[in-house]
Amino acid sequence: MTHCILIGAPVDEGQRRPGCLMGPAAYRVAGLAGTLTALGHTVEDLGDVTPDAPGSETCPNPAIHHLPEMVAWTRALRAAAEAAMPQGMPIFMGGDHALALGTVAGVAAHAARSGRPQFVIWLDAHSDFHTFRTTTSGNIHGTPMAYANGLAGFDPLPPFPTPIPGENICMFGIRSVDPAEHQAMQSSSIIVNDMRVLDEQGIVAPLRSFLERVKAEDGMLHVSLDVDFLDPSIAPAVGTTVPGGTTFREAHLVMELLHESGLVTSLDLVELNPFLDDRGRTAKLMVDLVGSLMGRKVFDRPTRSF
Ligand code: 5AB
Ligand code: MN
Ligand code: MN
Ligand code: MN
Repeated sequence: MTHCILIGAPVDEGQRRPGCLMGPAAYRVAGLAGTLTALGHTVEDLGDVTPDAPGSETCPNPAIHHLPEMVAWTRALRAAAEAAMPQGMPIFMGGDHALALGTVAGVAAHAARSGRPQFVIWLDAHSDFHTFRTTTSGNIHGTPMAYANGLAGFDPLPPFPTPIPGENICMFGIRSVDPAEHQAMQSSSIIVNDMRVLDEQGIVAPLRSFLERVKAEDGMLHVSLDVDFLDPSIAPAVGTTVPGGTTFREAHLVMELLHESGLVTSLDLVELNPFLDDRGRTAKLMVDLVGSLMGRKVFDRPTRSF
């Protein structure tokens, strides 16, 4: 039994297609809390985070937009994540992926205080490995992973509290990487399981080998689930669809393995744009995936322990 802390993060400024701000409401309507209580967990919904009024920060890259808003969101979400971690398992209902600038900073700061290493699983079509300097779209939702890995080029944000080493970051589902991200990732030690790796090896072997390391090092594990990890044919409600994503069963299998590992300590649900959805099917699928992550299974069988 886990104490699940739902935190709405209606961030919409990290990209240019309005609608992610409706994400938290869509997860509530799709029954996220009820799904968790039906699995025997306790649930507390803290409502939506409200950032302070934006300041007037600037940065040298003219493409960047909504920077003051994102600085305010990052501060507020980092504080929310740090406050929630000692109480239970926070589930951040986004909101676009820029929210992870704050959520990952908060959970990593908490892990450092507890003397445990932080690990991250990034489930996404994209690597989100731009800095504020390299992004050409200016969309900050394409940057949070580089921030968490401690790259320079994020002023006016404060430096990431306790940068997460590349070996502790594992990406799955990647199939769209910009040239500057590619270059930066080649000089990092991030584990990149792109779709080619999943085609050849499946999802089980690479995921288990990462989870075994998390367990061996008694790590905290943050999972960041971007809707575009899923194939657009099953998850249309996202602004940045990329063909060739994971199937329904691949996605559930990831969640089931994560559940069996018992290692997940925090979760982001990001990039859902309910305005683009087809009668709520993407919101419902995301809620069902959380159900698998939190222990729903078709059939009880002895599971391999980690
Ligand atoms: B998402 C792109 N690399 O920087 C950019 O959806 C896409 O959070 C970023 O993964 C996608 O704008 C960000 C082209
Ligand atoms: Mn993303
Ligand atoms: Mn993405
Ligand atoms: Mn996106």
